[in-house]
Amino acid sequence: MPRFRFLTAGESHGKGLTVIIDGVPAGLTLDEDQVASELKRRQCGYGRGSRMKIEQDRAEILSGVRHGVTTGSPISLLIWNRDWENWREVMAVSAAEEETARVTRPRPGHADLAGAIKYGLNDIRPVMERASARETAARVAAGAVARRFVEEIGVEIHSHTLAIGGEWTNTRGSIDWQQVERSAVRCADAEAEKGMIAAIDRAISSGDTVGGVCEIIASGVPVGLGSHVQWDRRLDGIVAQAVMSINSVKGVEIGDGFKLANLKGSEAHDVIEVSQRSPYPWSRPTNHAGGIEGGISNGEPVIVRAAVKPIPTLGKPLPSLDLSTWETVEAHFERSDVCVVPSVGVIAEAMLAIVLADALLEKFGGDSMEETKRNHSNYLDSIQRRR
Ligand code: EPS
Repeated sequence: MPRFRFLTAGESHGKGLTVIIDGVPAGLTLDEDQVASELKRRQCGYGRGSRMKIEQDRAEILSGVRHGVTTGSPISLLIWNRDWENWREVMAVSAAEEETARVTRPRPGHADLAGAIKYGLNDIRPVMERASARETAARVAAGAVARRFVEEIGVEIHSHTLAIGGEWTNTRGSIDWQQVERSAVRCADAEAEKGMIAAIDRAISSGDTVGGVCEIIASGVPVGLGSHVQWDRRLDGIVAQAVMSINSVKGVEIGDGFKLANLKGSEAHDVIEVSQRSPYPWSRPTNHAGGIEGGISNGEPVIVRAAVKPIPTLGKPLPSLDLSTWETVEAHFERSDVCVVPSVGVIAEAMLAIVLADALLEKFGGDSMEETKRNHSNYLDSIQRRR
């Protein structure tokens, strides 16, 4: 059973989104503003649709926090959907007096067709409401709590955009994270940023959408999270599942990922050097492994890349079928985004924070932050004492 558990609920145009988080130790300082700033980061990004102008996401903390500090009890959060006002009839909880228009033309690439068949629905609406990326606001709220926890252990998580619509940055090495936060596409490379914005503009004018790639980096992750002993305890597998679960993500790489397949063993692995460096008495001059070897974090930054497919709701819809007539038609179109790659970076940070919070709790336990931190610091001391 995971130690940091969470469940989300809510529809894109329903009243709101809720999330319950269980497992956060007592004694962690937490306030609504910290959650709000993560929610705001998720909403930004060039290529988002007009919905993002309607919503100004802010999570109310309903439980588990007292006087700005976690109590060890479940933390529940609520984010109201402002757009609900415009969807009261379509998304009414009580039985409708009049039948609302059904959605029957599945969008290729969305959950529409498979979801309607699986749940025996003659209206795609319930599927599109829950499959919508709106749900990721609740995940980012949970991730903001996880981030507060991992920060206390010294873990920092960032992300940036590597590509949009085939326009790549060749940034390598140290990244200016403040510049990333200022960039409309979350890319610190000004030239690449221009290309990415132009690619989004081309997609907007042709009724199309674009995808891309983002990279997430967690530094300060202690050696020894996850385990080689069972398949479902391998940290790389858990990270990959968490990031792959984000709407529109179709590929996940850890470290050099697919590139490693072309290299010789002598080129692909990160040599181990004796070193006085803190916190470990060794160093690794390279990090092809992306901070995970044998399913265990190795003390280097954890590096994850996510391939994001283009949004499936197209201004110029693709051919589909009508589930009520079984005739060939154009897929359903509803107001949508054109590019969500910058937001996916923020959501993936949240998912990585959640996975790392859980793995840290597995390794160090603790019902209070004081206990978790003491166990972490004793562990680091024990590593130094081995030398
Ligand atoms: C989405 C369609 C758009 C997006 C939405 C995901 O919403 P709407 O249909 O209201 O215009 O903006 O994402 C969000 C609302 C969000 O908060 O990320 C979809 O079909 O998946």
